[in-house]
Amino acid sequence: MSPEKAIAQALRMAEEGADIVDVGGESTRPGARPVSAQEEMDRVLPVVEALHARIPQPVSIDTSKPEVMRAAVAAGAGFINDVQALRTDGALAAATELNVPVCLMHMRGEPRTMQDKPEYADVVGEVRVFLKERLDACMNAGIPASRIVVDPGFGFGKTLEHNIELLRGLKKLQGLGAAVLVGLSRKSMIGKALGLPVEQRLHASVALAVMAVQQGARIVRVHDVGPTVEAVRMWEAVYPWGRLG
Ligand code: 9MG
Repeated sequence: MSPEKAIAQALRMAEEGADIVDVGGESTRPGARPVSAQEEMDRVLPVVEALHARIPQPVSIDTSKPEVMRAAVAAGAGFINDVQALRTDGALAAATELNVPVCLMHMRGEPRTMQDKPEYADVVGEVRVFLKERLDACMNAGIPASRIVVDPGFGFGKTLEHNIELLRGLKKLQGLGAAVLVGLSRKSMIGKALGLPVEQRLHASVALAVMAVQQGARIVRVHDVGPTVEAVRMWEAVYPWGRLG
């Protein structure tokens, strides 16, 4: 996607009510080709800079590379979204030093191989143990829990059944002491459950976002911001105490 298109899309999301706008330069889809740090920076830095200048919402940088984290925060990013949960060499030190909130996501394996027969004895328990371990590593490095968000990583090394079990058990991640973020929007689990192509997953994505909020998610990562904001606001109107609990 060109920087102009990415900027226009992000501005639309901000306008429709997004609280954070996430910018990434390397696809995390199964089988995706890895890109160099330079290529990633060339893609994301103009977008981060333009958004930082034009919207009040924090711009999130979706990266696992410490050099991209540093350059993006220098360009105005105020949040790090790392699908590798700061396990890349140097990433934990960079995030600690940069002093911005971080999202730690669970992923089994790496994007190229993660969907090769993922197996768990207890997916919710294993994801919880992983996130607790990464949370502890961050806190030991000096990042306060108030700046950490955890994410079970729907679709990252998980089958449809694992994703469903995780959503049903999402409340068990609340006790970790960090806000929970989930990304379910347009994911292949919808395609598998309902047989829908990616461009027809809006309604199921909105339904899943509401279910996730009901199950304790504080942040939902979505593509279709307007419809999701409306649906979540409606849920909050019915359960005003839900967000407080
Ligand atoms: C970059 N990206 C794609 N899907 C994601 C998800 O579910 N969570 C997070 N944190 N990032 C994601």
